[in-house]
Amino acid sequence: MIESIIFDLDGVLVFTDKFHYQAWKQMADSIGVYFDEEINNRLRGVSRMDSLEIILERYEGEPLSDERKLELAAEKNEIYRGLLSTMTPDDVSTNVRETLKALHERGYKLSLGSSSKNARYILERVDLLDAFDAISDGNNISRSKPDPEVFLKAAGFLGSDPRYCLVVEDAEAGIDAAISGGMHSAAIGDAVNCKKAEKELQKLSDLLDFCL
Ligand code: B16
Ligand code: MG
Repeated sequence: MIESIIFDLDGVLVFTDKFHYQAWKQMADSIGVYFDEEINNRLRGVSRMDSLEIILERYEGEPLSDERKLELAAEKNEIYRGLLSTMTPDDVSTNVRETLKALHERGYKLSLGSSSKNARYILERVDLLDAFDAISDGNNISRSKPDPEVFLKAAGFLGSDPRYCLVVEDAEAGIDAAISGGMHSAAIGDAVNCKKAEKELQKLSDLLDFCL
């Protein structure tokens, strides 16, 4: 039985990888570290500071202090926020918008479960804030996926037992998080390849075939 559905944001409801890429690339260039789309793919679902550490694996300069790392992450975020400010409701597909509406009408409680600290801002830009009963994001967690904290918080906000929650994710780390949190899981996009989720979705509206 499923009573609540928890959605990852980036890669499930909206696609901001290109903005993450452009912003990290600009930051990486500023300190002369190599960065490409393949490295960017490893950042999916990973927190901002953990993403920076992955990028710095290629860094060969003088060791960076924690303070400097925070500064670099802040610079990236400023560039990223500038790019996010160009988003509009047209950046959400009709398939996504109508699926969320239909699930609500069927009586499911819906929450966001995103690692991003910019999640609310993104939802505001694309006019999806009202689609959710709760929002669990990078601001209310101290451990990032594959730790289940973000999803367990979402379940808590909704008042649901994790056993009755379904997580929809595009990242393997997110599917691992759902499983270790004792939740059901559905993979979409890249996460389909890891073959760990109970359900695989070609498009979000495939949820409507089993969330009746
Ligand atoms: P921010 P999700 C994740 O969002 C992104 O996939 C990941 O690339 C990003 O580093 C992370 O949010 C943190 O984002 O810098 O905005 O706090 O997929 O969990 O919705
Ligand atoms: Mg994601």
